[in-house]
Amino acid sequence: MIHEKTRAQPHEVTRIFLSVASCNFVDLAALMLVALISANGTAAQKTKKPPGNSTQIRTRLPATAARVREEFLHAWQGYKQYAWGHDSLRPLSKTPRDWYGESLWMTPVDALDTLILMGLKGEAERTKTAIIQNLSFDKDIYVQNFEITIRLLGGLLSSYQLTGDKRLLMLADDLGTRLLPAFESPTGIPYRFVNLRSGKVREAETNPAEAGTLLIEFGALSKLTGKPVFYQKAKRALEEVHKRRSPLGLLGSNINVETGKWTNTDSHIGGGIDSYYEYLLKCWLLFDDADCKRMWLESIQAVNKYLADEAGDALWYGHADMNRGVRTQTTFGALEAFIPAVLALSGDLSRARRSQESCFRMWTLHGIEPEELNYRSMKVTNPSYPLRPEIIESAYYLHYFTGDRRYREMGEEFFRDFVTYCRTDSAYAALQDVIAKKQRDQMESFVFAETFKYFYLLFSPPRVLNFKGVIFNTEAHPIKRTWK
Ligand code: DMJ
Repeated sequence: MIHEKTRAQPHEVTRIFLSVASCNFVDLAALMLVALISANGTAAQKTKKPPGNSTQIRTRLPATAARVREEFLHAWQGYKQYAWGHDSLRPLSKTPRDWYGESLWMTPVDALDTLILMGLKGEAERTKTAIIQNLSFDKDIYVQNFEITIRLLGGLLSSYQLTGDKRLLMLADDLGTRLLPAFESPTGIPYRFVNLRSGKVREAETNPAEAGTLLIEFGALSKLTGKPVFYQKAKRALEEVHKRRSPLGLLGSNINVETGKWTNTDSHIGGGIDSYYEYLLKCWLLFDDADCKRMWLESIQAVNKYLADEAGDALWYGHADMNRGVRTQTTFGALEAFIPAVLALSGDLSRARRSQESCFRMWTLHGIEPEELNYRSMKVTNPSYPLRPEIIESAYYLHYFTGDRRYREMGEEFFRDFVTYCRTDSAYAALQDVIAKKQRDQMESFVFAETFKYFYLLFSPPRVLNFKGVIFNTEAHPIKRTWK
């Protein structure tokens, strides 16, 4: 891949060093905001006490990054006040939500490395302690291997690397071990659900993203614990999916893990396939894995040949049949907005820039991006916005690689709209309709792991995070290659 002249070079995963910004003085604005909010509500949690708010500290941040952190704290305070110890907060009803009836502390685990990167040391320390004291995976529940891996395993591993606290690695090791039975299918492609206590599995029909978005986390767990089994199982899953690509090099949407047969041949880069591609590239870079490199190069060529779609001067990525390569749908959405970041990381800045312009068009159509639109007619086909981060992530990568202020300007627009339409009195809420700007009672944990983190990094000086020193998992948890 030939690069444009860039400010920073992709493919450099050699100097591994993460610099968390040093903190100089108390963030009075953040404290006042948090104090004001605290004065207004009652604690929903009787048994567990949330961390206090006394040591929010900051470095000299650009104004926009400081604003992002204030808004992060607003949402975090709402979570603590109404849902502390639960998986997430329902921001309109101000009630807690647990995915499986019992909490897996999803929001605190997902948020912890963001607290650390934002320099919120006291808050991070108390959150880490609460996780260690309360989080147990010894539960008789079936969990979704993919979601638990990217959010919890990824979150525990990155926070372990940032803090050096071995208890986080022990939790990750325990979780990884409990998830391993998911890989025991006839093909090696994992079942979707696994019981954390019994190891029983469920749901043989999966998709490339759920099967192939595991190697960053399981691979890092192998490297950090010295147990190769995690790497082997997750890599085999990726290879088994790749092996079943069509003669054109494309994947379908659904595959049966017992027969290895595709059950849906619709090919695209959206939800259900997206992060499979992301992990081929990133696992090559993170682990120097030559097989991942080969699989990535073979795959992205087919994606650019059959799924990329030139509509006027714009570059989009639509749907095609995996066997015939013919266009089936001209839809693109908020999840597909991960592609500029991945293209930029791979060195293809030309397509990265062009596809980010399309994403920007998608966002500005109604002042906030829809989950999906038809890029030919520019009609919205799914009007929801679940507070997704991908478009911001792509602005961050493009700003990093090009130094072009256009991406920060885009980010400012995204942030302004995000605050205008999604902020509530207690936190942030998804939109059920981006045209009517109607809110929905949902705030996914990835808002803390990803959305606020990428906003913050986009507007922060490079010292806050040494980009070259990490690979972000698909939930924005930065993993350092400390094993080299
Ligand atoms: C996150 O959980 C991850 O980014 C995943 O890859 C896709 N969906 C959400 C964010 O949109």
